[in-house]
Amino acid sequence: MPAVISSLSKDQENNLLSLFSLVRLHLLYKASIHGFTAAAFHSRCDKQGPTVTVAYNAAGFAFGAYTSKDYTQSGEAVNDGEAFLYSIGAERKKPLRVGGISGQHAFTDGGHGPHFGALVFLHNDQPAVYSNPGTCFNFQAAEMHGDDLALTEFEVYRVEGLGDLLEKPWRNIQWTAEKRHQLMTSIQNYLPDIKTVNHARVLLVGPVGAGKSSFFNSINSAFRGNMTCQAMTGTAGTSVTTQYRAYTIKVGRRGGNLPLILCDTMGLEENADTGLNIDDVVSILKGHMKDRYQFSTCSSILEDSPGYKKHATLDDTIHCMAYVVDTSKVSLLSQKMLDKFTAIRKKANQLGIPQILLMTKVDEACPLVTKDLKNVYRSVYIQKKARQLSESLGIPLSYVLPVKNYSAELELDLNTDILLFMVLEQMLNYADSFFENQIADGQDGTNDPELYRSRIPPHGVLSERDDPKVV
Ligand SMILES: Nc1nc2c(ncn2[C@@H]2O[C@H](COP(=O)(O)OP(=O)(O)O)[C@@H](O)[C@H]2O)c(=O)[nH]1
Ligand SMILES: [Mg+2]
Repeated sequence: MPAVISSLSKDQENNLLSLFSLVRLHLLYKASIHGFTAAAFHSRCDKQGPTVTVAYNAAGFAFGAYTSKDYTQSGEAVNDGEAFLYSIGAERKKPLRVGGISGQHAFTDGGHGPHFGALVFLHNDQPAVYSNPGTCFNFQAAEMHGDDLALTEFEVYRVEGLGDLLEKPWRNIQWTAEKRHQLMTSIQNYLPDIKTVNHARVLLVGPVGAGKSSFFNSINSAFRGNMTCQAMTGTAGTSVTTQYRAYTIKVGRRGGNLPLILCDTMGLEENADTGLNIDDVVSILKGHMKDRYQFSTCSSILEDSPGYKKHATLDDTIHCMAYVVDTSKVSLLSQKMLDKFTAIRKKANQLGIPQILLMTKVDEACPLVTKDLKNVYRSVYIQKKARQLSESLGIPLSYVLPVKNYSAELELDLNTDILLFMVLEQMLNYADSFFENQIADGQDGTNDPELYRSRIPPHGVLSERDDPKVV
């Protein structure tokens, strides 16, 4: 499935956004891809909350209708005092905004295309608009659409209010160099409780383009002290990562390795037979997949595959799994994608592997965070997305961690590092829970005291790690 990309130019988008107070637009439906039919429109746009339609014609107009109400195909006339029609003409500096005629309804919520009385989009299931100024809304036809009623494109966006800043952040973070140093030290000094295990092994799983490879690059850069791009990243429609990689991370240029291995996978895709498949995830979780295994889209790894490690030890298994999701795309996760997450989650639960959720690209998701990353736990929008993600994946909110990867920067940044290190710290805490479970499991008679490390940290340095349960 090709990526669905908005046809709005930057200027048109800015003009459209100027009609609202602080909002984000999420493309729900694009007629040239999903079909110029009422059925295609309703399958993607019903019950989506506030939406705005954008119709394009060859005369250069982008025009449409906003409603704060749901489309539900109830067959009723819907009143909506907030609804308006608008037009962004090629020649006009400011967009035209037309409010509803007093006492009239805003739209008819039927099984046809969006029907705002004066403008009916997808008229007769065609790339066309029916124009009838004076019903519900009134305007000059030439001003609205230049009398060109054939559509070259038709899109519908969900309009999401960004809200404001919370007075108090929902998590307290010290944005200081000391905090950064403390996090770095405690991560470097980490040692798994089990003697035979030298690293916490964390698996990154998520849709294509969510920022899995970038997360590894960012952690690698932050510990190296300069930007690195060891893992290939990018924005192709399908996965840029096609190999399984178990990355170690160096501290400084010539320093030792961190006690952590980040495992990067091919992206999850909606279709059952493309992208990372569930059987491969299970093989990874159980420690059977060797580093650099080349994923195949047609079959999962087999016991006699060259990349299959037959005798996996506790050192090879995954100790914590991180689902990685692009914050702006949380509400666009399809049911198929959510089903894949659920299937993986079930397998990880069966194996007793703790799971966390990384919400990436918080800098792109909310302008208040773009302006200042320190707003990440004060942004109403980010908090809303975290709650939404927690609910749709059934993972408690305390396991949801917003993060910003390095993507275009040339230099490291204190606040970005702190947010990244907080995620690592949590990963290590949850890996600890996994090891503790192994200990608890052993207590029914098979407990081997030789299995566990004594609690003295390496080099006699006392770990400064926070209480694992506090996020
Ligand atoms: N602004 C921003 N861009 C990001 C972030 N994380 C990843 N990206 C960009 O998103 C694109 C896809 O990232 P990538 O790591 O390849 O995703 P993957 O498919 O999950 O491995 C790349 O162009 C990255 O530069 C982030 O936190 N902020
Ligand atoms: Mg990747």
